[in-house]
Amino acid sequence: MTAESSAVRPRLRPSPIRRLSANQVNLLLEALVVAAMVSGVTSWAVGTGWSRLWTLLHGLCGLAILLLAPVKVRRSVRPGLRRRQPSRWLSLAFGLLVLVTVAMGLLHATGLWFGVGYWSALWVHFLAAFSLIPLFLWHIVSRPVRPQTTDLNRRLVVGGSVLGVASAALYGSLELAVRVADLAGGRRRFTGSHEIASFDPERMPTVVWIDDRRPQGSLDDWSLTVAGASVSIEELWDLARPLDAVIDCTGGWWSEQRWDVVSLAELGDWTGRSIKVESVTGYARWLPAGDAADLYLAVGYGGRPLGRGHGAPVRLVAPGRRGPWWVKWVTSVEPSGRQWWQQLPFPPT
Ligand SMILES: Nc1nc2c(c(=O)[nH]1)N[C@H]1C(S)=C(S)[C@@H](COP(=O)(O)O)O[C@H]1N2
Ligand SMILES: [Mo]
Repeated sequence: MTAESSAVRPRLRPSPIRRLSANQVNLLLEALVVAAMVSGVTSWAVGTGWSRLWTLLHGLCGLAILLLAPVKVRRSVRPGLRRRQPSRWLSLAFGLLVLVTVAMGLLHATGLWFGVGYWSALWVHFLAAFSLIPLFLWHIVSRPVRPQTTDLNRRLVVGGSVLGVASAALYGSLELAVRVADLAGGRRRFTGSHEIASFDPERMPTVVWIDDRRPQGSLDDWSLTVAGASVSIEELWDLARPLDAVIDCTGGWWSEQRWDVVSLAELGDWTGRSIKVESVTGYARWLPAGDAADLYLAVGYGGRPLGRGHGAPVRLVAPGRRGPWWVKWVTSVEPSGRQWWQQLPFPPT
């Protein structure tokens, strides 16, 4: 072969993403990790269609991190390992945890793998992301990326834009592939959750939040007070009518059931700021008093009494809100002077 023929082969210019400086890659990655955390928690908290935007943004952040990973390895990880800093293993663990987080998010979103039992892909995604926080803070402190005015150059604009477009293209291709392959991911809800056991409550999962416990013992002497008055389960059954509503657990599944419900507006005048709905276990949520007409006490589904795991004898049905609001084993529903937003976005226990 002559030198001439090899010269004909076009020399590929490195892509705009690969032309980013190490500092620029680090800045982008840090911004993406923060954006991923904010959008992830927000898409978790929002149960209405508005959630779609956050779920999408969250997915794009994850894919952009994935696309930047090879550049990051070439620019900082390999040189860093060669420098043999004592903390390099911690940095490596941080990077691996980021990759595990993204991988689990992808497995959940596509529906390729849901995990095993308690260790659902989305739960591992969340646990990995949560344990990232201290490592992320440590990484920022021990390996500070000092933004310099020289970082704000054309390369950053071009590289960042190409990264955004590439992430969107990858997102689109994944959506298409998932549909063509008829994976469960093609049917996920705007929250990112997958459908399970609709109108088949016996097959619906039972979930407790962090460390709550399903109460034991007899239901015969259940006491329920609503706006100061004692209400019996029989009275609720007399008033109940069917309502189709979707429960969407932050664990990544949703299920539609025909609940037998009575609206809170029918059971009292809610003039306070909020309504405190409390479980016999102590688990409680405050809901806006103005929403009383669209909040319900359910005693059954499909005309049958609720199962114990699903909140028997009475639970809250809160359409348009994520699972943690659907308080189970309700013993008291009372007006409260507290604003509904004066509580943690997710129950502490
Ligand atoms: N008292 C009480 N209510 C609760 C919970 C809990 O732990 N304790 N978990 C909530 C969460 S996170 C979800 S997703 C739903 C699950 O309802 P299910 O078990 O009927 O599927 O109940 C909600 N209500
Ligand atoms: Mo949940």
